[in-house]
Amino acid sequence: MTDLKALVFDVDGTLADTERDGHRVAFNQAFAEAGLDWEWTVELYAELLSVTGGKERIGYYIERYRPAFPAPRNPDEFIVNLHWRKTHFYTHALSQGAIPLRPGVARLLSEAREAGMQLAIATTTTPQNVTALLSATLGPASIGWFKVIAAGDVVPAKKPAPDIYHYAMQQMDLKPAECAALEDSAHGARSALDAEIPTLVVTVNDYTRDQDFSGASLIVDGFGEPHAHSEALSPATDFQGYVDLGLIRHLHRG
Ligand code: XBP
Ligand code: MG
Repeated sequence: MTDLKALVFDVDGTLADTERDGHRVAFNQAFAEAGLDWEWTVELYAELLSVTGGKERIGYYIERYRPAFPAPRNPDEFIVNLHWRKTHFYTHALSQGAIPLRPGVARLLSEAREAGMQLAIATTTTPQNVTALLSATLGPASIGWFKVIAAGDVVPAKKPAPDIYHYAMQQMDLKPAECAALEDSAHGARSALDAEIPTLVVTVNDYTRDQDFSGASLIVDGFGEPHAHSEALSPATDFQGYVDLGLIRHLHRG
């Protein structure tokens, strides 16, 4: 039996519900600032989320929805700059407290730290978005709680590729069997499972509720709290109403 040594957290949709009211709004602010009449509605964003990575998402949108958009002299530079401004708007919104952590996240992090568990981040978003979210919600010192913040372009292939989880485990010098992953989306679940991490807890949100999470150990509609229960979507076990370290250890033992 391999001991559980690390919890590896996804960020967007897992630590916090950042997509609809955070990233999507920041993209639209960057488009408006650039004089572009592009508007990513809540509905359209559901489709665009199928492309991980903000820069890749902008490129997909231009190709799919703006074929007549005059190609800039340097298309990559255009997208990088537009995405850089989007990150500016997003991190500013976070600094204003726009996006809270999901229920149970602070408790779970605290339980893991008290148990001497290593913590890691494995995310598609940028490192500055991660540190901005952690600073705004848990204080700047919380950045140091994580052995590694594996984020964005640090790996060649974004989720659903397993690269970001491989990178996080390599930085912690841990094997997949020593880890548990916490995700929110099918892309994220695929990434963790293809990195052979055996324990996967998926906490769905409005954008991911109906996605395929085959192979996940537990699917819930939130981590929940002892006094504010969440619901297990599958497997319909005798779920205690909230996810804690004890439950993750139980799932890890299989
Ligand atoms: C979700 C993503 C990110 C965000 C936008 O990441 O796919 O691209 O939507 O952030 P996670 P950027 O792996 O945390 O669920 O614009 O910085 O990419
Ligand atoms: Mg996510």
